[in-house]
Amino acid sequence: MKENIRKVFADRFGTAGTLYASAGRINLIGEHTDYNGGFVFPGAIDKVIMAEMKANGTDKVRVFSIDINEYAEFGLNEEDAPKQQWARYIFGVCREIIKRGGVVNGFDAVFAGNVPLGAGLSSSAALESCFAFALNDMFNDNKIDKFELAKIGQSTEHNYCGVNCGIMDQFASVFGKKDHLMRLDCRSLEYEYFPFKLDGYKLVLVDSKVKHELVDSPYNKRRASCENVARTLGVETLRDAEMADLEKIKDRISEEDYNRAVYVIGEKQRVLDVCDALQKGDYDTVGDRMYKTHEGMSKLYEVSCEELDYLNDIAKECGVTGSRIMGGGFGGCTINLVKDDLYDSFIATAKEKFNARYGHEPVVYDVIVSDGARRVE
Ligand code: GAF
Repeated sequence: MKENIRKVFADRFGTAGTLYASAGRINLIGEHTDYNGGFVFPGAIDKVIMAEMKANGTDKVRVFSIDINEYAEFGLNEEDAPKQQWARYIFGVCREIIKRGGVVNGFDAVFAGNVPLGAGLSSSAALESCFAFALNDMFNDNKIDKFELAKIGQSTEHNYCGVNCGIMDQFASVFGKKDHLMRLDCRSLEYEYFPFKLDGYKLVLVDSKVKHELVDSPYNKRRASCENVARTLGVETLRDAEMADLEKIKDRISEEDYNRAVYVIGEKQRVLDVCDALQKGDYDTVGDRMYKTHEGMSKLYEVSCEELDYLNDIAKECGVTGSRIMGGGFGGCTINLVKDDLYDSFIATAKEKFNARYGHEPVVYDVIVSDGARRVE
């Protein structure tokens, strides 16, 4: 990827720039908790977006996406927003830096990536944090701190892409550390790195290759449900709610909103359970909570789909320790905690059964926990 980016940049712009990269993420547990002020437990992975960039002395951004094979050129004022969705991520990052008083001048860029799209691995956060990191380095002497870089990516989603996401993906992408997961308190943004080393187990992603359309609006709807319940309870976010509180207002909210809140309140505790269990090497508890999360995401939060429920069932039948849908939902991957000696038979069975039912095999990725945003030498 690196050599190709360098070649395309040189061919297109006749010079060489600096290479930057940022990563997609996994999340062991803690889904849809970030915008509820709760905990998440993600890490950056070895799948990245990489960009070569150089200031061009103009007031224009000129950028080429190798994977989409498209070029975009835009100015840096609010009215200059490009039409292509992929370019809006980059435009949004520039605008969010400028809005915070940072500097962005014209630059040239060529980028490519190997974060699978629509797989729930957060390719968009990788793109945002790659450019946010790079523009901080190129034009701001790295004066923008890493918390703000993550928030710049998140605000880009809110203000330029229509997704009211939480902070998890951008945080993981910016703060990712090789061989570590991080437990992040999404309210205070306090975080702690946990060494990630599995003894006798593997973590594996099984990608259903299902990409559901109109993902943004159901995602925003879930968030609105949670905010509605929090408002009715008179608390800032569902982080502050317990099941007993919820029962008291049950007749004042819809059944749907009630179910959403039951899931979120349960998930809050599951993240903490998993962090403790992982440290003790208690993989059965980790796995148990993963299955419970899947069930909640499927039945209460309703962000799963038939194909992902089927992958979860197959994992259960095969005796896999833990399995669940990962990310925002509506398609993408399951994340699976598998004993080493079960790995081959689980993967073979998942491929065979899924193919028999849906006519294509799921794609399998072994998880390698890696560094987040960085300069590439
Ligand atoms: C998506 C969002 F971008 C995150 O903020 C988070 O809410 C996640 O879905 C669900 O946990 O990836």
